[in-house]
Amino acid sequence: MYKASASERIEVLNYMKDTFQSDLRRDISLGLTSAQKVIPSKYFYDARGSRLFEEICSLPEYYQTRTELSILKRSSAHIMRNFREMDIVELGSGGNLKVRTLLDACCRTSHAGICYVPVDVSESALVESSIQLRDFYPELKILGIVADFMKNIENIPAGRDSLFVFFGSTIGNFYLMDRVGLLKSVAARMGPDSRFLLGIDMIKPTGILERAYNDSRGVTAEFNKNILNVLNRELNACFDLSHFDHMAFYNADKEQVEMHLRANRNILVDIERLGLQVPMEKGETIHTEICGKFSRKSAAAMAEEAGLRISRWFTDPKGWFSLVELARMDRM
Ligand code: SAH
Ligand code: AVI
Repeated sequence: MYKASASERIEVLNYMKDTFQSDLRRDISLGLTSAQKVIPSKYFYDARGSRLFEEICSLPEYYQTRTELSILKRSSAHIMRNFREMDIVELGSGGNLKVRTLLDACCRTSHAGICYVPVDVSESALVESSIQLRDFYPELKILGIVADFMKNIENIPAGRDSLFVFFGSTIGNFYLMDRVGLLKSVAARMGPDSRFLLGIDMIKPTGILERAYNDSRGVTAEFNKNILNVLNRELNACFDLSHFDHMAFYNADKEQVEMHLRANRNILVDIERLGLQVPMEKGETIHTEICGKFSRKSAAAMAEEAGLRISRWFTDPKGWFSLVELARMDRM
């Protein structure tokens, strides 16, 4: 855990230390004994996985990051116009590059009145990026929360009004019921003047979507396979990464890209800490991620189901990505 003196203005609270191992054991026992084998995507993000994701963000095929950043750069003055001092709570903050566009749009003197609260499962990414942010904005207070926002939202301090931000279309990495559940739990923490800025990746031609998850340098493949390194290290498993191929395709019926690891031979994997042996036939897959894509209609339906309404919509000229501002239904 990162320890900082009060003068450093960074505090990091880790709510996963005691539960990470038991959660992992339960998720993997269940996931690898199901008919369709599955590993939850939050396990991508160890220190190496977080670095690989940063690399993905600058790939030419991965249009999402630069498109969302372009929307933020163009719209941040508008978004922050009536912003008064509040907390900025960022879910799945990762490298926290995007929030800088919002901080840059606030008057520098007001940074002292803002507490930035990054929430992420990756302690390494959260600590590294918080230190960088503190160097950029020396007046800013930072309270990092290492937690699974799907399970431990109550660990995010509530009280004064906040601007919640959830960039990158990470909401798409969860199933619809969980997306709505998360939005509802954020809505329940929103004060009357709180706002919520949600980044979503829009449906577009299949070729563009599939190239974004099958980059020519193979970084996404490395990111996908790295989840097996996490199991090897944390559970003494013996996955041989060369026995798996990366697979990512767009499922138009479900409006999602699906990522899998496909066994390229018959294998038997020993997972020592679970006392489990997992047989896999050549061609069988482990499902590692869904990346949901949105239309204006599906985004509005999701928000409405969570008791939120869309107050403003920001997008790029091609309509490839959107930043949706959400407010509580009872506020006009
Ligand atoms: N917001 C950044 C990073 C997106 S990557 C961007 O837009 O570029 C997704 C981030 O969400 C990772 O940092 C990952 O560690 C985090 N994450 C994934 N699932 C999570 C969960 N259930 N709870 C908290 N953080 C999660
Ligand atoms: C973090 N998340 C929004 C990324 C996505 O596009 O769904 C994760 C990712 N997976 C493969 N490439 C990027």
